[in-house]
Formats: sequence, C-alpha cells, structure tokens
Amino acid sequence: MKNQLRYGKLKYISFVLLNLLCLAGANMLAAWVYMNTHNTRRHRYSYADHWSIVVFMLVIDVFITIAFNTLNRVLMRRALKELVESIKHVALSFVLLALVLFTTKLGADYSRFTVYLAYIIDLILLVGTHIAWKELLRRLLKRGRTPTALLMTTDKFLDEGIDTLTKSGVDVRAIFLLKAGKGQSRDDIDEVQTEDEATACICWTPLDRVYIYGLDHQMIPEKLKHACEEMGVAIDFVDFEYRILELKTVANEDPKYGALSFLEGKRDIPFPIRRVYWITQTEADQHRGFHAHKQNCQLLFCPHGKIDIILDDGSNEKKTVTLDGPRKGLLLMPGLWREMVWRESGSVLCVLASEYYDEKEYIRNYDEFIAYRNRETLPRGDGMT
Ligand code: T46
Repeated sequence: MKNQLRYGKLKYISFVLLNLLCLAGANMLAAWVYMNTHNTRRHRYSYADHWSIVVFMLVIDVFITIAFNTLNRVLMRRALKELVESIKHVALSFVLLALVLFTTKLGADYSRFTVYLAYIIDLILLVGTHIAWKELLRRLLKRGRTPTALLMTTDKFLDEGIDTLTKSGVDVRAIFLLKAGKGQSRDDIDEVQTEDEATACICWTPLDRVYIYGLDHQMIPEKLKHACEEMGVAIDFVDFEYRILELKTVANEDPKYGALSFLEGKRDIPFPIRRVYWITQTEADQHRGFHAHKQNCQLLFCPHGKIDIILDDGSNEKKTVTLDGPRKGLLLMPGLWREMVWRESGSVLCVLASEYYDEKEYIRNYDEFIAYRNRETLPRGDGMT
C-alpha cells in the first residue's frame, strides 16, 4: 500500500484544519455575543486574555485531534457517529481548558460564559462542516477523473482482471489479492493483503468502485462490504460465466504409479465449499442436468472417463466443455443452463459446490431460465467468455 498513506494524510489534514477553523470561528462568535450582551462588564474583558485563551484552545484542539485521534476514519462516520465523536472531542478540549482556566487568574477575568458558548458553537460548526465537507471532499476527489477501482481477485485471475478493467477505461489503483501460495503480483499497482488494509484503502483512497473478479460474493469480507456502504463505494462483479482450470497434479516418474491431482480450499476455489457430490455408474450417451442455479457456484471435474458439459447463457450460442481427465476442472458461476452428456460409460463427475442442497435454488424450466436471464442483472460481465 504505497500510496494509501499519502491520500490518508491529505484527507486527515483537511479535517484538522476544519477543526481549527470551526474552533476559531466559534470563539470569535462567542466573544462577539459576550461583548454585546455584557456591556456593563466590558471593562473586565481583556483582549490579551481573550487571545491567549483562543490560542490555548486551538493548541488543545490540535493536541486532541492528533493525540486522541478523534478524526480517525472521519470519512466513514455517519451523522450520528459524527455527532458522538464531535461531542467527545469538544468535551475533552473543554475539560482540558477548564482545568487551566479555573486554576489560573484567567478564569476570573475571562467570562466562563464565553468559553461555554464557544464550545457549543464549536460543536455545531464541527458536526455541520464535517458532514458537508466529507461529501464535498468525496466529490472533489472523484471529479473529472478516470474511474478508479480496487480490484479484489485471486492471483490466478489477476492479469486477466486488470486487463478487463483497463480495457473498459477503469484505473485500477489497488489490488486485494487472495493469494494461492507464492502467487503472482504486480509491481505497478499497490497491493493490499489483509481485510483491514483493504478497508483502509476504501476509506482513504478516492475510489469509485470495488470490482470483484472471479470470486463468489461470499468471499467478500463483511468489513469491506461495510466500508463500501459507508463510503458510498459500489461493489461490482466483473465476472465470467465459466473457466476451464488446470488442476494441480503430481505425476510419478514411473507412470505405473499413476498421478495425484488436488484442489486446495481458498487457493484454488473462489468460493467456500459447502457440499461435495459425485455422479457414478452412468451409461454412455446419457444426458443429465437441464437446469441452472441461482446462487450455487461449482467446480466440476471428471477424474475418470469423458463427459461433455454443454453450457447455455440464454443467447443462441452454446459452448461445450469436455471434461476428459483428472487434470481438468470447470469453474461454473451461477446463472448458466447446463446439460451433461456421458461420452463414456462409467465416467465419474465430481462437483464442489458453494451452497447446501436447496431445490428452490434450481431453475429447471428453460422458459423460466430465459425469463430469469432477462430479468436479472447478473453480477458479471456480459456473455460467456
Ligand atoms: C449440477 C450437476 C452437475 C440431493 O438430494 N442432494 C444433492 O446434493 C444433489 C446434487 C442432488 N440431490 C437430489 C436431487 C434430485 O432428486 O438428487 C437427485 C438428482 O439430482 P439432479 O437431477 O439435479 O442431478 P443432475 O445430475 O441433473 O445435476 C447434478 C446437480 O444437481 C446439479 O447441481 O450442477 O449435477
């Protein structure tokens, strides 16, 4: 995250300055009100004291802002949270100032009324300007720029994801990579590795969108979703309908010992595995399937034999993927109509699924499927790739 702090500090400074402005303005107003309502005691009012208190208040404000970090995640705070944080901020600085005022001679000369009033006005200005400024700052940071994005993907689909987004005119500012071991990464784009880093990136970087590529929605961390919601950053899926995967295989030097293929949870499968099932003892030329899933993501493979998977996205064009060995996997996202044809008797079809079995999640009628495709904005790019 090379650039994250740069943006962060900039935004942070703008809020520190706002705080100071609010406090200075509040103090002026309070003094003005005081002078116009306490004419008889005007002679007791010392400008020198006034200014020393103003300076003191401002120093306290900077101290609170930095030391107690009251502006932490200020861009993420909603109105109510903003109010609570501002009350905390004002109360703290009031207590600090009160401690000094009431133990020095200043307390006698300078009206406490002015101090109370200054803090009340400060609180109102603080909440009002912060809320307005947050919105304005977000707009200013986004104005006239190429749309910027954080791309969440796995290292398997990284280059593909960046290419797809770049071609559509999106500037990929950062990547949140779910790494499969050593994995690839990119030197030219900042990389976040933890949920916290990704959340911070959303708060501090002027992003327009988070794009998810090749991952199921269940892989998006709650924290990230929440941050996007708070920051008004949309989450979009740039996805594919299916992918043919080469499954990791360890072949023995002596072929008579065979080969071992394997799949590893998050590393190879972009969804949480909730179910595993397999179809056996099917005779050649038998057809199964004829349905689509609304939510279920799957990884299909055929460790033994040969099976054709015919995929239909509701357009006229159908695609056939032949699973004919243990090294080949087919990653299927929801929303595709499929038909399986057994090309060899006894071929075995194994499936890893993201959902528990739920008949309501199936679409088994083709007309319904077409209506579903037309109705639903599927969370992915257009068509089968
Ligand atoms: C898919 C293709 C590749 C269960 O009770 N639990 C289960 O987990 C599954 C998968 C099925 N069933 C029942 C439902 C039916 O009464 O088993 C029966 C046969 O299922 P279905 O006709 O859906 O089988 P296929 O071969 O047409 O489809 C299966 C999967 O259902 C489907 O998700 O994508 O394999």
